[in-house]
Amino acid sequence: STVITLDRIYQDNLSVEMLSLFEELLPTRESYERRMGLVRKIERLLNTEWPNKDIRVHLFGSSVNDLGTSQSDVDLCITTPWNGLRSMQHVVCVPRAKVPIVRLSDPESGLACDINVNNTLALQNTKMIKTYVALDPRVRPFIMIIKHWTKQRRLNDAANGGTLSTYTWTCMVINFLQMREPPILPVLHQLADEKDSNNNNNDENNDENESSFCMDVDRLRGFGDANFESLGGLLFGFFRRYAHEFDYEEQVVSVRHGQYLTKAEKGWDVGRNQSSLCVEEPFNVSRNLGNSADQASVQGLLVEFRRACHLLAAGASLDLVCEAYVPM
Ligand code: 3AT
Ligand code: MG
Repeated sequence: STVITLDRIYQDNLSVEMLSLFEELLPTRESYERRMGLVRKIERLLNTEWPNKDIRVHLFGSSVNDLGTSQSDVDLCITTPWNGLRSMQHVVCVPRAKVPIVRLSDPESGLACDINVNNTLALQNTKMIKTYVALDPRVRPFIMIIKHWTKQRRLNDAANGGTLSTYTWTCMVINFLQMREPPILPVLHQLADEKDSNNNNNDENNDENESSFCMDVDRLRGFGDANFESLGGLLFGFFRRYAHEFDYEEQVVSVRHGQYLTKAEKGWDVGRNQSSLCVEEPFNVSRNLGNSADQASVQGLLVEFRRACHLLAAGASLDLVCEAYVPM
């Protein structure tokens, strides 16, 4: 009953609108320089304060995964073999953050910055996202537009808003593209080979091999070429999936498997996960990235998916779909 065929001409118009919004969202050269300036400044500060500790500052998240805008925050990971700095973890904790972070705002660049120490999982999952983004030319504009929609509609605040983080949204989109027929994205964790298991060079005692994924972009480029769907068609498909098709009670989104798992098989059919949207963290599979949204938030998400779906089916403009949400 909810299968609606979008008019082809409308889909093409929508695709054009998406590409033009995508160009507006792309970060400027100047914002890139500002970002790098901040990274160098922090590296300098730390190494002046604590010389000879081999303190390195790594960018991760949207500053390096090709999904950032000029407005994105700067996500930094400090690595050092020195124990002294690890105690920094106990200085400032952002409430409800998933890992201890220090949050600062740099007056000189106007940039917001989140800093963690030795959280190399985030470096690794950033690399995974970047690899997926590189595999098909539709992925980058598509995810950037979904991100834009989530920010405009206030669906992108896991810590305070009870909704979902960018990373969670990104995993939902990747899984959606893995499950198209024919698929637009492969399953990188299933393609892992020996030479890729060098990912996480800082932990020695983890289940390393379970975490490896294929990073060979050259081998996989063109994987999605047999799929001819347009950006507009995909956008509609994404909203329709989460408005009408996905079974929130039973199913789990899994990028690691490129399909849905069931809550029952993961033991997520009890407790908090039972009523949450379930999105498996691809590296740390016992973690549900969707658990920042409780049952009421999931209902709110559903309203938004249905709104977007309804507007697109009625031929609305992308601007209207992404109109800023104003609370009553
Ligand atoms: P924005 O442009 O900042 O919205 P982003 O991709 O930088 O997008 P975040 O700043 O929310 O997203 O997060 C930065 C990175 O931190 C993304 C991912 O590598 C890691 N990360 C975020 N949330 C989680 C999580 N729940 N589990 C594991 N890694 C996470
Ligand atoms: Mg960020």
